[in-house]
Amino acid sequence: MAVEIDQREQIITIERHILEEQSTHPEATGVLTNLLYDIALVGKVIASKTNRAGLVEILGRTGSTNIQGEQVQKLDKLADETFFRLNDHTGRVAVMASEEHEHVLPIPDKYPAGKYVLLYDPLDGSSNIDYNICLGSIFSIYRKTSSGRGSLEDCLQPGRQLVAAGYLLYGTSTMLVYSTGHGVNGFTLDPSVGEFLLSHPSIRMPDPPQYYSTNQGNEKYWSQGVKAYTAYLQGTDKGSVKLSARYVGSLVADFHRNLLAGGVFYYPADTHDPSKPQGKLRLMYEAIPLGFLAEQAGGRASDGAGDILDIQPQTLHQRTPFFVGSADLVTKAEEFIRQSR
Ligand code: FDP
Repeated sequence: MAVEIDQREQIITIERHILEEQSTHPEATGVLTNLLYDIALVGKVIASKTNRAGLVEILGRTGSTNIQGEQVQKLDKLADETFFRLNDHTGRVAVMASEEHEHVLPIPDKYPAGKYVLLYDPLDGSSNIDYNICLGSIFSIYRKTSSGRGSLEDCLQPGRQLVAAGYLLYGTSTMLVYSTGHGVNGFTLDPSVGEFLLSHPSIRMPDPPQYYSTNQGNEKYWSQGVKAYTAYLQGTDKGSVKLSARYVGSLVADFHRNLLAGGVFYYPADTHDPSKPQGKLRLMYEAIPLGFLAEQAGGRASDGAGDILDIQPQTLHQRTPFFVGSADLVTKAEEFIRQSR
């Protein structure tokens, strides 16, 4: 008996998708393709650890060793090591920088240095670890521009020079969302087969937007412009929009929701902590990669004055006010801030 094959939906693995993207670039050597595979593997490894996060206490902590004889590590340290150790020896990366380390991370001399620069925030939203709330990892890839084995200068490139960026979301399912500058695609990990499958092709931020996301507990420390903008988002004035508020406090989760539903996330400059006048978020590890994805999905990202992707970074860990999401809402934030100056 002939069995009919359901041809309505194609199942596309991340490997196939990346390879198909590569085939549209005849000049491509496959190095970026393999680097993206490596990051998908990083995501699988970190997801397997975050899934077991709550079990560490139950499975036993004998000194710093669990009952499998493994070293019990803090999840953020583990995620950081996973990124580094899966990428240090491949010959694809020249230098790395991690949100967890003050200085750049050179490739050990025993391994060949490659042509790409990898920046990562290994576990974003880590204050949520103990509460079983979504976490994420964020990554950015640039081309090495210096002639050596990779340096700080290679890491301090503006977002306009990005080759690729994306994030992993460890939520009710694990997702990898990335862009190489040709739109944004999202993949969901099928844990039974260990593959990321294309679940969200060609993501565009929908209009009208639904949500605004911000830590409103900080409102008293905000500028008049940001306060007025927030009132606009809440629909308190005539002619303003009326959005619902949603705030997880894990940037990747908040960004992901607004990417799919439309909306704006902001972490503005505030006067809360005089040592952080630019707000809390990091330009290189958080704002630039997510800003790139927002633009690729039809949205925008700004520091309140202009495009995040145009900023020339000065230091690895510099902070920036950050407004990201639906283009009109980000532009509106800039207007409110400009008018109140
Ligand atoms: P966390 O401190 O938990 O790692 O930049 C880190 C970050 O989380 C973002 O993921 C999140 O959006 C933001 O900080 C949350 O900050 P608040 O606690 O001040 O709201």
